[in-house]
Amino acid sequence: MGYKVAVIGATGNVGREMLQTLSERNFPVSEVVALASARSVGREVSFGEDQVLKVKDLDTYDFKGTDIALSSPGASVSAIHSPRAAAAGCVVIDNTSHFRMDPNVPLVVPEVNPEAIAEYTKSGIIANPNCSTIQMVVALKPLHTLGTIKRVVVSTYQSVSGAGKEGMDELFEQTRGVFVNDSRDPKKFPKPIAFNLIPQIDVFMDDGSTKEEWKMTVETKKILDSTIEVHATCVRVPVFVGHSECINVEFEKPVSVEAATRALSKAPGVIVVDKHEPGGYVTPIECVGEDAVYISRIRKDPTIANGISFWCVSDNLRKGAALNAVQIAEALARDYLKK
Ligand code: 11C
Repeated sequence: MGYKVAVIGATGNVGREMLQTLSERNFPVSEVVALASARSVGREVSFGEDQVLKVKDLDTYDFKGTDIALSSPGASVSAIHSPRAAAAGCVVIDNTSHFRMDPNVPLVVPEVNPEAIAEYTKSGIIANPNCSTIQMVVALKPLHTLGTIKRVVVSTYQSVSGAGKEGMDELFEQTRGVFVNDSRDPKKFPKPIAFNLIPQIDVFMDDGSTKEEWKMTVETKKILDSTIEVHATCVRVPVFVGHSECINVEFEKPVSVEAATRALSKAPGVIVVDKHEPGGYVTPIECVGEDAVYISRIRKDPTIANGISFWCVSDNLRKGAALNAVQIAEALARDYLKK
C-alpha cells in the first residue's frame, strides 16, 4: 500500500529533482502525479528509470485522495494552491518562501527539528527552508549541542541553479557569448554572471540586507534556536549547481577544533573532508548529485573568544530542496500518516 503523491512545479529544476529523489529512495507510492501551470500541460517528465508522466494542470487538479504534495512552483502560486490542497486533506510540503514564517506552519530540516513535523495538523502545510539555510543548520546543529552558539557570520557562494533554469541558461549563454563574441545582456541577474559574481540574491530590504540574507537569519532562528544571531552576506557565483558557505561561529564556551570535527563527523547528513593539503576539501562540483552536507577547512578563529570557522558545501537542488522535502515526506509517512 503506497501513497498518492503529487509533485507541483514538476517541470522546474527542483520539481524534476523531487521526482528523481522519490524514485531513488523508493518512497512508497501508489501513484505519482506531475502538476504544473497550464503552459506545461502535456509535457513529459521522467519518474525513475522507465516511467514517463504527462504533466497535468495544477489549476484544475482536485487534491481529494492525494496523500502528500511536494510543492515547488513560485511563491505566489503556492500561496493559492498549497492551502487549496491542504483543505482537500492532502499534506503539503511546500518548498517556497511563502509559508515559512507562518506560526501555524512548521519549518523543518529532519536532521535538526524533526519533532516540528507534528505541527503539520495546524494548517496541513510543512515548509521546506531556503537552500542556503538548510545546509547551514545541518552543520550548526551538532555544534550548538556541543558549545551553545551565540552568533554566526556567514558568507555564501550560491550557484545559479538557485535562480531556476533561467539562471542556468543565463550563465551558459553569457559564458558562450564571451567565446563567440556574442554578448548577452543580463535578464535574470542584475549584472553579468559569467566570469563575475554578484553580491545580491533576491530583493533589498529596508536595512540594506537582501531578502536571501534575511531568510538565513529568521529561518535559522525558527528551526534551530531563536537566540542565535546570524549575519549573512549572500553572493551569486558562476557555478551551475552547489552552494558553498564560509561559516564563522561564536560559542558561549570554548570548543576545540578537534571536538567540533568529532561532533560534525558523527552528525547525521554531514561528511567531513578536511585534509590540510592541496585539494583536501570539497568544492561544489564534487557535491552535485550527492545527499550530504560537506564540511572542510575547520579551524579556530583566534580573533574572538570562542570562535570556529569552516567551509560548507552541498547540492542546493538536492539537500537544499528536493531531498529535504522527501526526507520530510518519509518522516511524515513513517510517524504520522501510516498506511
Ligand atoms: C537562491 N536560495 O539560491 C535561493 C533559491 O526561498 O526557496 C531558493 C529561494 C527560496 O537563489
